[in-house]
Amino acid sequence: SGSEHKKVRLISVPFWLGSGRAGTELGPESIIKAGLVRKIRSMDIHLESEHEVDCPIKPFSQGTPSKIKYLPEVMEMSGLVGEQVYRAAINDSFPLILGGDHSVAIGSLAGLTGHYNNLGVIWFDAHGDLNTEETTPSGNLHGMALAVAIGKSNFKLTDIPGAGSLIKKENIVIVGARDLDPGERELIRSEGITVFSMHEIDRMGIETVVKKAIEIAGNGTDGIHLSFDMDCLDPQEAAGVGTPVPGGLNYREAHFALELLSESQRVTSMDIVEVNPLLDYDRRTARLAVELASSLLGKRIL
Ligand code: NNH
Ligand code: MN
Ligand code: MN
Ligand code: MN
Repeated sequence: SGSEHKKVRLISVPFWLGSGRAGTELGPESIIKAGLVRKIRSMDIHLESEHEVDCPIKPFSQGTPSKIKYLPEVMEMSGLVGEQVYRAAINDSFPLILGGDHSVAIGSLAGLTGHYNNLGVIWFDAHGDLNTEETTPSGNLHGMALAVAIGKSNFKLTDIPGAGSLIKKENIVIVGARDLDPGERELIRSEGITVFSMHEIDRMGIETVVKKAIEIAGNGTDGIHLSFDMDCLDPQEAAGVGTPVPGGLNYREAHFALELLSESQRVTSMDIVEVNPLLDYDRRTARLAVELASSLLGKRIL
């Protein structure tokens, strides 16, 4: 079966400094080794180009240690990723961004908001990624990426060169959450951010949740970015992530969710992040990432 996107541009981001734990910099290579390029080429899609972003792999020479880790490195990476994502988007290609830790989404969103006037975001994650400089328990920027996107932290999306406007909180949906920090819970309440936690998924079913998510992220927006943290999955399905949390999406829920998102024809870009090959002994998590990406790009059973 065909795809709503004729052209795809793969953007590899070998980056781990947003997570405080090495390994995710090997994610893009592992996902490609698991067969992503082969799979895309076997579909009715034109894979335009593969680009590896030349982002910092080692910390810049450190000054005084700060509470927020590797902010200059994350900003540098985000600018570089943003450039590539922007180029793909203006060329009418579907940007498929391979992380890297979830701070790479700051780069994706910087590039996308340069192109789209009003972008919606669906964020699959066990976590909220809504910490600010005040509430972060770890100082890791991957746990702050959504707060950065909506401008609730001091470091904001609009600090990245080339970024457009902030993401509107009304057009953000988190799916699969089950590990929220106290400050994140407070922000979710005070800002009225839509979260379909595992509780709502169990109650309503993944189909209803995904349909509602598309409605909310698609309401008045000219694009929807799907940011897919592999730790939204249950560790039984995807053990190869830095921060596994029990009680996540199973294989069939995730698979079906991505088919539904594909059918909607509303998703205009995607990140796949947090695959850590050092913990992904049999490459099963990377292979699952390939499966899920191809479902989103239009692969069907029949
Ligand atoms: N909430 C924790 C923090 O901010 C953990 C975040 N880890 C993630 N997020 N993997 O997706 O540090
Ligand atoms: Mn995340
Ligand atoms: Mn996560
Ligand atoms: Mn498109």
